[in-house]
Amino acid sequence: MLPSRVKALDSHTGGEPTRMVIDLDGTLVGPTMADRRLHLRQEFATLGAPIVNEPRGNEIIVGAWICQPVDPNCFAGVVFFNNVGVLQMCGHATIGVVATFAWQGKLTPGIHRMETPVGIIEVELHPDGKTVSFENVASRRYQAAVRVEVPGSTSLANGFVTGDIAYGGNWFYLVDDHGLDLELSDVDELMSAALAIKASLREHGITGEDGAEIDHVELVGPSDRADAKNFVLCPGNAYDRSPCGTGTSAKVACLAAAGKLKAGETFRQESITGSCFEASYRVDESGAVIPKLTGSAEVIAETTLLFEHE
Ligand code: PYC
Repeated sequence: MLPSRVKALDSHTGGEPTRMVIDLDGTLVGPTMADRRLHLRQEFATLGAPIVNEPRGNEIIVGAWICQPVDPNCFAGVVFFNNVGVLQMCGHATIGVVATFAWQGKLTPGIHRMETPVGIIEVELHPDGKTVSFENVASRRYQAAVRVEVPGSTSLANGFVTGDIAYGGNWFYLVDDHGLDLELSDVDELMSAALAIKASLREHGITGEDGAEIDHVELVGPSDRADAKNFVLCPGNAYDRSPCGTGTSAKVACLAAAGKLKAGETFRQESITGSCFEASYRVDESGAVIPKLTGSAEVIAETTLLFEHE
């Protein structure tokens, strides 16, 4: 059960909110961050949902539950969650958490390490205290050009789409032949197309590696101000207002696999709201693509959430 008062710091990364939960260290138990994520998944209805959902939040907030790290070389352990459950990793919230620690005076500019359920992430806080770069987990294109029938969609004219399945900390299906304009004014149409694609993936048993559910759909298109623009449908059926850190990592992995982006080259990703992340990648000793992303976040609220218990 949550205590009657829970302290949170809210931030915004490229339009996407993060609610960092502080002072609840020790509530999520387990020897690793993956175990603590599992704990939050099991107790989501009583621990996670009341923090991010209405009436104290809304369906677009991503929670970042701060724990003592298992690895003492990390400044914190973090479990990410959204309106419907736990996430494996979250890029915009990583930027939000680092900028929030800086706002609290707990991090100075430089390189730091943060522990997540999918591994240790190296982050760099830049001198302005708001801009953050981080190396994401190894990302990969799993399958290229997977064709899916989407019969129920009125917006996808030919009833089929083709996309890559890729991992960037979460599983994505990235589509560029959707035929839609990626404009904020068309967000209802984009939402309905992405939901239809997601339903169709599930219906046809199309998954990530080892049967992992593809819970993010990324519609990709051209941008006037960056190298590409995206619209990302997240697991709780909200769309990402930021360029989506894990989605940008998945995109970088696809570009690398297609020979369209070389290690060290910069790729700029614009979100549906016009915000941008900068990305590049290196190849590690095992040959894996390690994306590096840069974005910035602003702390916007210091809150005490109140809970009444019988
Ligand atoms: O930035 O990785 C991200 C993300 C995932 C869901 C919402 N944002």
